[in-house]
Amino acid sequence: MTVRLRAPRRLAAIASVSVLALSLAACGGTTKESSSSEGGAAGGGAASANPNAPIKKGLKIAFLPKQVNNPYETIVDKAGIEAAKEYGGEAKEVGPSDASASSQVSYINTLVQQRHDAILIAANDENAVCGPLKQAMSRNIKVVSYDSDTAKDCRNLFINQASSEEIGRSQVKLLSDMIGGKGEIAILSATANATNQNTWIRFMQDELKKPEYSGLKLVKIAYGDDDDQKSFQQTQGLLQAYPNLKGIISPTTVGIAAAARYISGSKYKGKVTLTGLGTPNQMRQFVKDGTVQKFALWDPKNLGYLASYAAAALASGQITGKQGETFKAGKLGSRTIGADGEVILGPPTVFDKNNIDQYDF
Ligand code: RAM
Repeated sequence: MTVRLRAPRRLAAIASVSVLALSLAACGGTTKESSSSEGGAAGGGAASANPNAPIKKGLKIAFLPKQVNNPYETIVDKAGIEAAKEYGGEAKEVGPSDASASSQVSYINTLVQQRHDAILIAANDENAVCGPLKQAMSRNIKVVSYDSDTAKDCRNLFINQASSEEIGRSQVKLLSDMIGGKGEIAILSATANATNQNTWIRFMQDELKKPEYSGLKLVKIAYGDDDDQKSFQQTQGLLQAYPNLKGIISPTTVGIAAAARYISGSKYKGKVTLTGLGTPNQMRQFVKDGTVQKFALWDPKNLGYLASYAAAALASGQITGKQGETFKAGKLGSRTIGADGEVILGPPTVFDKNNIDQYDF
């Protein structure tokens, strides 16, 4: 049986966003789309972008990750905080210890009360955080999603680590090449509502429809909730429930590390192929002991750095979030805003035993 994302739920989410957008338009509210097409900024900021405006000094920026005890999110946010020092701002990280849908709402409300200039969020749920983020934008606080997007009208910009399509499709190819294009496979994801993982999984499912993958069968999508223990147990459960499983894709740094730990100490080592998205530092021992051959990721430091500069550029009026606007992201150089307010960091790197020691994150 091929498992798909829960379509009715997805459709319901899309429908509720459209209804919200319509009702805002009807009551004369300003959506991001309507304001940008008039050349204005969402949230009542400067009327148009001034690419030559200097970055304001003393900007107050806050990073709100999916959860604070995820090593990946820590690297991203730390780099973003360092970047703020470079441009003369003050940045901090606050957030929940679990990646559940509603866990970020109270943090957003507090950051709004504290009158931050910009809130950066890796959303646990694309809709659950929308109300408070819209409140923030209506008070001229810039909102930048990074890593995991919100619904489009709930933020000014989305800083994506790489093309979502490329991430999803390349994960399938990576696994297929390693298992010779045949057999049952499973996905071990993060939380069921994570926007980034769900987008990647949709592209994986689409990729699997291609004739070259007709020998692969996706039997299950499991959710470890970006919790180490739960991801470990879910891996064990998958391997017990599907004795013919040939491969697992875990597109989460927490999931792949926990899955590798389970497999490395089990009878499945050398029999089941694991790939996904991981940090080289967490995966090194499993590549060296032969549990994992190849996995991928981008540089999380650069993601935090880029997101931080993007927030500063918005809060300084250099950009408004409109497609085609450009801004300078420090050492990463000039970046251009793409469709739907998305800025892409760059392609992921594939790690294996030959290159893993060149990376330290
Ligand atoms: C985990 C999180 C994060 C994702 C990485 C790859 O740390 O789910 O959102 O981007 O994995």
